[in-house]
Amino acid sequence: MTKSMRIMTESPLNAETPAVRLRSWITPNAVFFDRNQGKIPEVPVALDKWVLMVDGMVKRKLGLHLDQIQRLPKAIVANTLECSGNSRSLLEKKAPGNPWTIGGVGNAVWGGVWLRDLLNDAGLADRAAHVAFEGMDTPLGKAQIKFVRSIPIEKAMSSTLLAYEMNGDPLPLKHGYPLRALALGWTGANCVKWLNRITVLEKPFEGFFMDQVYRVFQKGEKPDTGDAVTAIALKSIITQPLTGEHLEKGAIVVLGAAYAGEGHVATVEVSVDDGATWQAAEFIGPDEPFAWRQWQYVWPASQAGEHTIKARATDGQGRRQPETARWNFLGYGNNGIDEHAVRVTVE
Ligand SMILES: Nc1nc2c(c(=O)[nH]1)N[C@H]1C(S)=C(S)[C@@H](COP(=O)(O)O)O[C@H]1N2
Ligand SMILES: [Mo]
Repeated sequence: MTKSMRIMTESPLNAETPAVRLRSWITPNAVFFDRNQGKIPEVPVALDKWVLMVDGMVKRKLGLHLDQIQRLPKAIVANTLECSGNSRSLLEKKAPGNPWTIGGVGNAVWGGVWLRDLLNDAGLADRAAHVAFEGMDTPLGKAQIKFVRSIPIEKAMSSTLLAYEMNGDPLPLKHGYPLRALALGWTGANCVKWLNRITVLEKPFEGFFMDQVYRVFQKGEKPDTGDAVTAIALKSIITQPLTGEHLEKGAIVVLGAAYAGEGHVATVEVSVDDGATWQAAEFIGPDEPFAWRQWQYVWPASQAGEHTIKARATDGQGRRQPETARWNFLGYGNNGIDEHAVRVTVE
């Protein structure tokens, strides 16, 4: 059983969680996927030197130390984080970027404060419409472009956490110590790590990581004409068995996870005959807003041969994930049923 991360690039560190470690509701910090555009700080910042600035279109600027933040009302929330490019390598047509399989996703219980509490304290100016996050990581590459991302004020005020804990531990250095933004249910790109500045703006932040990437566009189109990546799309992954496995006839336990970003996963169905017939999977474990649901289906496998297993999720509004993913130039948001099929041999 492979347990270690699958490293795609060392510098910056981009590594995915092996499928076998996606079988628990909580993804342990040690195997939580890593996605970085810049260089991870080598040592944790000294807390007496670290201040979180809140500025821009606010009535009163704030400068807060971590202990001040930790004295504010604490929120503890589960949230599944997924990189926009997750499952990119499973697309039939190749797209540039990290070749994620299914492991650019993980679920954790985060401790922190609601961003709205800080913004209410600072007081929003009338024209406040977007909130930009800036982190302390050093950019790689000649252009020295910082990873700055902004989200609309509605998201910032409704369901965005500033997390200083991950699964009960202080936020690990790799995941943004001492503080990161978490736009709950939105893709990782909206969740800036090593956060030290929050700026309230009248319009979306303009910059490379807003306008050139994390946009859904087609070949030949200008990136900034496409939609920015926001909520995680409805999707299910199969974490057991894995493609290529040889299994014995009898009861085969099929495991997976399904997630819906800001939505709720209502049902998961499994097919063991390449989509011809479908059976209901049963959920196992917690059912929390913004978090994936683990499921299982016990397959009474009686016929030897090759089998294609598929899973499909439906959300609370009755929407089903697509049979095949909607293609886009950077290969974001692959949630296709077909792309996530698993092929096994029963002996
Ligand atoms: N400061 C900073 N924050 C960042 C990034 C980054 O490169 N720098 N990468 C983003 C992307 S694209 C993703 S998917 C998530 C990954 O978070 P993780 O490494 O904790 O899994 O962090 C986001 N926040
Ligand atoms: Mo990402």
